[in-house]
Amino acid sequence: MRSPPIRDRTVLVTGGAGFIGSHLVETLAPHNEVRVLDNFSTGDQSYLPEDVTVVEGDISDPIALQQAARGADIIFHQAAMVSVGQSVAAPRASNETNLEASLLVLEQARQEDARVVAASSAAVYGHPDELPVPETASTEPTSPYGIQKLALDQYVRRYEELYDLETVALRYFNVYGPRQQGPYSGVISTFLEQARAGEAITVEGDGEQTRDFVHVDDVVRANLRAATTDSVGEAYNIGTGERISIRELAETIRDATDSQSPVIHKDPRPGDIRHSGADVSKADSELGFDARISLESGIRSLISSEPATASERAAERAVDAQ
Ligand code: UD2
Repeated sequence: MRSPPIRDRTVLVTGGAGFIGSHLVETLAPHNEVRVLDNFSTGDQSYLPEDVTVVEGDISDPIALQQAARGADIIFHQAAMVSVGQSVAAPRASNETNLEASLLVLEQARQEDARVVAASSAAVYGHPDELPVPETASTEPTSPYGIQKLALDQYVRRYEELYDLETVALRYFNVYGPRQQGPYSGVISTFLEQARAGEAITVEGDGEQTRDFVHVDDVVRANLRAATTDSVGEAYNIGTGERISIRELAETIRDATDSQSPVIHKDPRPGDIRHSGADVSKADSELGFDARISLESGIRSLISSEPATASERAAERAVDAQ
């Protein structure tokens, strides 16, 4: 179950039709006035409940942003160009969205005196020099994406200090769950698709690299905590604290789907991070957040059903609540 939603607030979710944003919207919509600002580059209208106000546009469009943010108490800033590879190919384009337009969002929040909960990333750490990695570890991002998220993360924290704005940065580790799809989706959705289609499951490199996979429902709960915490002006790791190797993940998914797919190895991804895992103690002690969904049960629920639309998910939650 998700934590009790925030009530009677005016809330803007940037990227609200996307993978993480739409889950957040779905949780908030029954009890709040929810606005979504999305350019639908990867988002999908069918993920959205009917009673939300949708402003179609870029976060870099000041008019659209102003319209969507008017009167907001809280802004969940989820919109981003999420592909690390694309940021390497086109650093200025991703900088425009992930940093410059994000600054517009922060400025708009100042206008409205709205709390900001912003999506940062484990990418800020680059190759972590300790594991699990605490928030105090050195930050040496290895991609333009990571550099942009680090700058955003710092701006978010400094806005609290400089302008007395309530802000929180959430450093997401590897998020997975329903609706993660498309060319820049994560390894779990790729492996599931391959296993279901009976195609080879493609492990990049030796498969000994490890990741900390956190379910999107847990990420939603972390956002809700961040929206009400007194510990503002801070960044928090959002992960489970557990790591799994990519090879083991491939075998887990093959077995869980009863697939006959072979697990094969391809060339390693250039610049791939070897190990990534969150020290979750700060989120636990200061936000009161700990991830509840194990990777095993998260994968099982992805396999058993992947309801596509908001109404299907709402129906599922109503059953859960009984
Ligand atoms: C994640 C985030 C990214 C950024 C980064 C920070 C996702 C989707 N991306 O990138 O936004 O925050 O962490 O470090 O969560 N792999 C395979 N076969 C495949 C696809 C991937 O072996 O078909 C491997 C890949 O080489 C990597 C691991 O799986 O070692 C995870 O890849 P990913 O693209 O899911 O996520 P990651 O950690 O590169």
